[in-house]
Amino acid sequence: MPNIQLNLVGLSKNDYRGAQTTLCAGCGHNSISNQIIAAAYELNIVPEDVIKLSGIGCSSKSPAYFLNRSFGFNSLHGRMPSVATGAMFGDHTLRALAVSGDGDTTNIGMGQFKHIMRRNAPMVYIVENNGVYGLTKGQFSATAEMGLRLKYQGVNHYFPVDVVQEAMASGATFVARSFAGDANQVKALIKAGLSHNGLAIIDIISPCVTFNNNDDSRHSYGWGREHQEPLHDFTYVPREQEIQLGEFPEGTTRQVEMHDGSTIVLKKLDRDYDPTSRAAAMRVIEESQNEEVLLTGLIYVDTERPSLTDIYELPQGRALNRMTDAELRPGKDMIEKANAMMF
Ligand SMILES: Cc1ncc(C[n+]2csc(CCOP(=O)(O)OP(=O)(O)O)c2C)c(N)n1
Ligand code: SF4
Repeated sequence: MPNIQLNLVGLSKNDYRGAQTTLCAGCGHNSISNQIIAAAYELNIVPEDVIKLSGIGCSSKSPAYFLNRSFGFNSLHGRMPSVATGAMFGDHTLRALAVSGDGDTTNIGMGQFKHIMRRNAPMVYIVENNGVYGLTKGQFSATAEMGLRLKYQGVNHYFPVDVVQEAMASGATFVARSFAGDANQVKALIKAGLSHNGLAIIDIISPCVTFNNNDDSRHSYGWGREHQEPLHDFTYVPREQEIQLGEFPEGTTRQVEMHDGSTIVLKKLDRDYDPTSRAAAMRVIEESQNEEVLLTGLIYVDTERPSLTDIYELPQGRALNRMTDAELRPGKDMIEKANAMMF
């Protein structure tokens, strides 16, 4: 019998997979799906405790290719955030994992994107960013750089939207950027995002090998490999595992304690960076734009701000969609109070 490795909830990696992908071979979205599978397996997540959410696009199709035992809702183009908000109220005990594209998020869905960040809904929101609408054959999206020339589209004349800059401006509490070609960093950021009590935006440059992968394009594998500049060495340490001081020498690391007791250890590379400083985050984003580098890692985190479920004081471990009518129905006193407020 083959030696199958089981995690702490008794599942093998296969239990976290989905259907066979139908995306193009080499599409960045496939690499991200693989890292979602690995992160969920390594975090010992029970797949039935997860809801996958997406909009429309090649990226938004990808939840079919991981966690096939989880709940899922493939919503309308650009409308995933409002569906996700409703689903979270229905059952806030689930872990929400959303996948969207740059078109789905920053074109048709920009308004919804902004509001889910303000509300700090506890979910991981991955933007699989390739600068084009892959599914509809490669039109420029709002994240395509000005001057980009594509074979069938001509030249893009518009200034690009920067996902992490938009996230900072809208008060997101976990803002990260990565590159589909950097599997370890993608996995560590997804794990940290799943441990965050609030909205975790992970903007991942995810090349579209069919429509936007020339080496001079800001969303290609070639450009990403040449220009990636990680802010730090990013390590995720689960709650169950002790931090070894020898492994992470003091003075060169910064630790951030997450809501669920896990820790992230950010080991200094060539700059001393504090991801809990909003001002520092805004500055590095601006600098990386000017210097034309692909700055990756955890750019900003705020572990203090209440999440949507905290704001509404939803009951610990009890989902609204499993409560009885008697539990949900307001009492006579409350109805009288509500009536008095209205008339
Ligand atoms: C309301 C609406 N308008 C337009 C479309 C057509 N459409 C489908 S996917 C898509 C863009 C997808 O781009 P992106 O989100 O970047 O995902 P990718 O395919 O690149 O992963 C568009 C415009 C649609 N499905 N619904
Ligand atoms: S068209 Fe582009 S985005 Fe869509 S599956 Fe192919 S490579 Fe990926």
